Amino acid sequence: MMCGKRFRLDHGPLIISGVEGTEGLTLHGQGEPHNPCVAYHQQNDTTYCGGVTVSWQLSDVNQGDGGFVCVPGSHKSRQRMPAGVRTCDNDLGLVTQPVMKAGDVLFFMGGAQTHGTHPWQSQTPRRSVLIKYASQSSVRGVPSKDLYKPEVWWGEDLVADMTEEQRAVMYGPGVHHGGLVKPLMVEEDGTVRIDHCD
Ligand SMILES: O=C(O)CCC(=O)C(=O)O
Repeated sequence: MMCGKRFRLDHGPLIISGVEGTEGLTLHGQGEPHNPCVAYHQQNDTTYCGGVTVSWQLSDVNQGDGGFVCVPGSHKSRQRMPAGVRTCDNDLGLVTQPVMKAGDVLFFMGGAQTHGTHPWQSQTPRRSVLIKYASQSSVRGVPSKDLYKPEVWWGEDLVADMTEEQRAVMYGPGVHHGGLVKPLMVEEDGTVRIDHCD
């Protein structure tokens, strides 16, 4: 329902484990940067979300333990995430840490919603298994970086004589390409070049 009519397993399972004192993760998501494959969208009386992460808890998470945190409703925000919320130095009281029991399953909207990790404070180790789903037509990560390559996605013959700039638009979809896909810049005079600085 969250992803629309059809959905697919995109990547995972990933395990997040932590012992007491394990540091957290800066908050991220809320469409910053814009990422259509995980974006939240309203149309025709319906809401959709490109990516949904399902997080299975293998140990209890009590109030104050840390671990997964989010800002409920942030997927609808028209304002950028304040810096203090991102770092949790001044979270404006917006950041929530769900309380869960071993066996509970949490659904959250990948990159559409502000979320992250607080330092783990419990003597019981954290154990969460994350499985990342996407709408049928969305791609978040792919199992192998080789699949992105133009010669794999389109076939060697088609891309053999292309310039670097032409090849830049022939990569397969996805976001976890480890810097392989460089953005194209268009100069004032219409010249197109690869931006190697990203
Ligand atoms: O479960 C967590 O601690 C955070 C997971 C997360 O940030 C993510 O899946 O992007």
